Amino acid sequence: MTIQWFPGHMLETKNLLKKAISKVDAVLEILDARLPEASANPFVNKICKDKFRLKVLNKNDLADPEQTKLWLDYFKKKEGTSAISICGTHKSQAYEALNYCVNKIDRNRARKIKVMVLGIPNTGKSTILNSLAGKKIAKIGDVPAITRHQQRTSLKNNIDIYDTPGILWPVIEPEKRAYILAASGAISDTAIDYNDIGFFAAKLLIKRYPDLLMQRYPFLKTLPDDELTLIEKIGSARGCLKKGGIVDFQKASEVLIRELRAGKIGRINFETPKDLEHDD
Ligand SMILES: Nc1nc2c(ncn2[C@@H]2O[C@H](COP(=O)(O)OP(=O)(O)OP(=O)(O)O)[C@@H](O)[C@H]2O)c(=O)[nH]1
Ligand SMILES: [Mg+2]
Repeated sequence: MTIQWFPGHMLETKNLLKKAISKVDAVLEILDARLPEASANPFVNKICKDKFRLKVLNKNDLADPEQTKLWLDYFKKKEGTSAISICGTHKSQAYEALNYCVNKIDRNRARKIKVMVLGIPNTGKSTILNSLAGKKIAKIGDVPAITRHQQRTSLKNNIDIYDTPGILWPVIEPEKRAYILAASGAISDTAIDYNDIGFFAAKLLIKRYPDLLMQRYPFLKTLPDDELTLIEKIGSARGCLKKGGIVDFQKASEVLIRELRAGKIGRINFETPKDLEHDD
């Protein structure tokens, strides 16, 4: 499955960022802690070059804490890479990320410091801005592409922060990355097939998080052997049925994905540093 979702404002943003990046002092690259590699846009690498950039593994409250530790170790070993994990809805944690950045900048206190927030859609960029500002400045939402324009906000201590629209790339490959991004909520629902994504998520949960699955869906009684059985059982238990009482797999997949994204199944990771070794 190839996913293509590249609304016009993303191209506009890319062009704007190519110029705007030269005027900022540092970058907060907001990643999703549940998919720190898949949620990293190669375009950010390309434009940041020598600029100080902090990888912020956001939504750590939804991620598997063991895996978050492993990811931070993984990034620590990568030369020239700094990373922390936060829950962006917490002001103190948002400031931890910002202060980390600011402390890396050779600072003349009379001059404003400019920090840009970059990342793919739905990773929590605007949420972090709001936490830093201590009030709702930017619109946020649990669907991708909420922010459509760059927005500058002045914070205390002579710091300007730039929130930007989330950007992806025109064709999302390889397939596994497309599935991970879609399951996490980074890609618009209009561009994905819930059946495919539901089956991908079901397979991952059976393999990696069987205990969480059994806790969330006690009606399963025993761990399903395969993803089809899992989706079918969720569908019949949750009343996702077509005429004649046949399970509607599309609807059942939607239920699973919605609950997974919202953290109702538990703290899970869509990818681990070990996966990268295997992919290599
Ligand atoms: N649980 C949890 N949810 C978060 C966190 N940060 C953001 N969110 C939620 O994630 C969703 C997306 O947040 P936004 O701040 O709109 O994301 P964005 O990166 O600005 O998205 P775009 O503007 O579309 O690029 C919202 O529903 C937020 O409430 C976090 O640390 N933990
Ligand atoms: Mg936003």
